[in-house]
Amino acid sequence: MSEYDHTAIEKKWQDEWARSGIYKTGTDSSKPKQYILDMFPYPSGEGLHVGHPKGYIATDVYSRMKRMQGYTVLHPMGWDAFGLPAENFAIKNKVHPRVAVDKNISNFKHQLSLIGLDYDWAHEINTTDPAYYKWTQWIFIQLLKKGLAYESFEPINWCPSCQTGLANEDLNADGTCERCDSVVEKRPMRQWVLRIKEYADRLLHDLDTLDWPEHIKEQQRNWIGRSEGAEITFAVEGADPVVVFTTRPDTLMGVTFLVVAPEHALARTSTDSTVSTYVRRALGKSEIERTGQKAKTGVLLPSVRALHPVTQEKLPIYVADYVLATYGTAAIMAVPDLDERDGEFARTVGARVAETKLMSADEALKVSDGVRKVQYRIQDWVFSRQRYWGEPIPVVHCEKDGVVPVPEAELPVTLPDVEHYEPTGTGESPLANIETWVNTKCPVCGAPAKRETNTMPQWAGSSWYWLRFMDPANNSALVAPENEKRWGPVDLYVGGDHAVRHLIYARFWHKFLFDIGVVHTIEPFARLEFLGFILAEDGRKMSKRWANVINPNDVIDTFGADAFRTYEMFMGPFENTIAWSTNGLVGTRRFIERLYRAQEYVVSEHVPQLDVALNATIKKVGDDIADFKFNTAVSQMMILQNEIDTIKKIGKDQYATYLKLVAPFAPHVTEELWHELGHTSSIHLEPWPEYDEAKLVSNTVTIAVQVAGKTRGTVALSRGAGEEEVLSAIFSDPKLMVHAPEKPTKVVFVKDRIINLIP
Ligand code: ANZ
Repeated sequence: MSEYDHTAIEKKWQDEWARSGIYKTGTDSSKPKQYILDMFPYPSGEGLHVGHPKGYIATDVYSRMKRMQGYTVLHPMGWDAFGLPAENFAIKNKVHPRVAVDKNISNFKHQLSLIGLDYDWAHEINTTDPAYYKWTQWIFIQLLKKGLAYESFEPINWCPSCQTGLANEDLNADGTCERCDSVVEKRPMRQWVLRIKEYADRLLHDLDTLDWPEHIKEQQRNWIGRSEGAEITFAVEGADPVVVFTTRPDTLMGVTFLVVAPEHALARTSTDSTVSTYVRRALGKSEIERTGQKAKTGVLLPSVRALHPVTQEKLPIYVADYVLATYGTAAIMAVPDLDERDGEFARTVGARVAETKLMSADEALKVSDGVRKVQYRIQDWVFSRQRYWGEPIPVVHCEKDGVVPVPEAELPVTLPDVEHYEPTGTGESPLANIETWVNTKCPVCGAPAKRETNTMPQWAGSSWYWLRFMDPANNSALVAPENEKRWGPVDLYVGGDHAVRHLIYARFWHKFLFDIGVVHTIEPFARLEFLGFILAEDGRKMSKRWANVINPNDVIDTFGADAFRTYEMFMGPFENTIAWSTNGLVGTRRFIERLYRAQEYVVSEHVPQLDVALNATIKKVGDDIADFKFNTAVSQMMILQNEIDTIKKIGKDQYATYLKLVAPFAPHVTEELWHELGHTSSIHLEPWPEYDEAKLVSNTVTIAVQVAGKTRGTVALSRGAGEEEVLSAIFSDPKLMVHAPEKPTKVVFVKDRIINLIP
């Protein structure tokens, strides 16, 4: 037997698989399908560290098993390559983002190839390829035609450092810019916005149809933030009526004052100087500052009074910044007796508090002329960015015809080359400076017109990419209907980090594509598995800053891809965040070596002692891979290996079965050993082993061994073993031998239970 040389074995089989094309996506539509998808990466300049491939290895293991179980498998990979990092890199190093991105992609591909993943590269996509973003632009035009894309002039989040507008989803929990942590301003500017709110109810409701982790569903529900309540109108003496949104119309009798947001018309139009100073200050605060502050502030609006709809009592109206402009009607009815925030505010300004007599909500609505109303926390999606490296928004502005979509036959609108990628600082994208590109003709009237110079956000290309993987080269449709019917929906989607944004945008676009007949399912991803991150050995996040990054290339060089893959699956529960451990990796490497050496134990005849362990392993590995419990699958394989090492014998067919079980985890070494057994076709195309139910139950019993009534140990034997067999087992066990009398005067033996030797 040769030494286990992972470098030679892995190179050999990677080359051979590429040559023979065993991982090509199957076309046999008589077989059931499995579409298994990773969240595709952003190809950063830093390359992959060992944490990145954890999900890819998991889908690789899963897809290999599914292929062996007789499914045709689509398991593709591609690049989500638009976005700010490539652009910032371009600015700093004066390299075109296209050049930088292509270089990064080829590095990523090389790194992935070392791991031995079963991707079908014939399905590769790249969101920055004009042949791809032609369809991203096409979807935008369909949204525009259906009235779901609109121009807005409302104040939006503006990051002064990234110099671009942002969606709410792009902010950290504390309201700062997710990318650079800068404090985000509100800035009024022209924006393209998508009406995701129109889909809020469906996005919420259809979560119930999905096999997703509950915590991800819950985050989506919270983001959508549906509240059932009512709008109640209060007449105002000296001004227009004020409409409030409340989730508690039953508290109407406890209302002692109203509060409006500083942005509310009643506040903005006030001529009182205290009020206008307060309003000006409040508008300078971020929403997070406003909701987070402990002490409530506010001022009375003089000379206006609201009328309570039931008692006709005159109620003061305050302006206070704990009432938000972006929610409900920007005005509330305060119930200081029951609502904590209102109570605090009442104490601060010395407003009246009354004991609340609850009434039925229906009765309250009847007496106040209130109307039932549903509110959402989710805001429409701010969809334009004032940056270069993104998909151009495919519309033209004409003085006469207004906003005109670029005719579909003229797509894609390609990104022109520019000399300067820097943001202009004027709130316009760098594209605005390229006159030859900006100036065009109106597609409707032919008069001179201007192109839209904003680009799409980084999330656009990933909001539909799973569909393109089904039909990556189609130039006449986003996806051919027969391909979409064949592969949709994604059966298993794996990734981390995008619990809200990507998943909510992707579901929104998918539902829209369903509405216009492009896809046949209401949801894109039937099952989702969310992965836990790998931390550095020191327990911190892997980062250049801490100099604790582990590069998979080095690990594979030293330990081999098979040990690396198996280790990442063995580290712990898939969802958990776990620190890297070189010791753990060494242990896994040893397991692979023992598997390799076990070829020495192969005998031609069946070894019945291994039946129970092997059948249990077939069952457990299959069930555990299906359930994403890779760590317990690996430990079961290790249990079987221990058994083999104890017995030092394994039947040839049994070894072949064992290799098939390990193959999804360690595809190279198992392929090598499989061929060593004399096979000529790939182990990865073999049928998955089936277990024999009858052999799952252990046939071994543990018999207690006593000497003069004192327990000295146990022996393990086949059920039903006779006294002779038990005695010979005792005398071949060195630990028991020393206690046992060679010629006992009496032997008490209870079959399968106990033996007592009396000296
Ligand atoms: C009276 C009341 C009495 C309220 C009570 C609550 C408890 P959710 O559940 O988040 O939808 N509210 C309405 N619009 C607001 C705004 N723009 N800024 C800040 N607060 C606002 O919360 C709805 C409740 O939050 C509403 O119901 C309103 O206060 C307040 F015992 O009305 B309630």
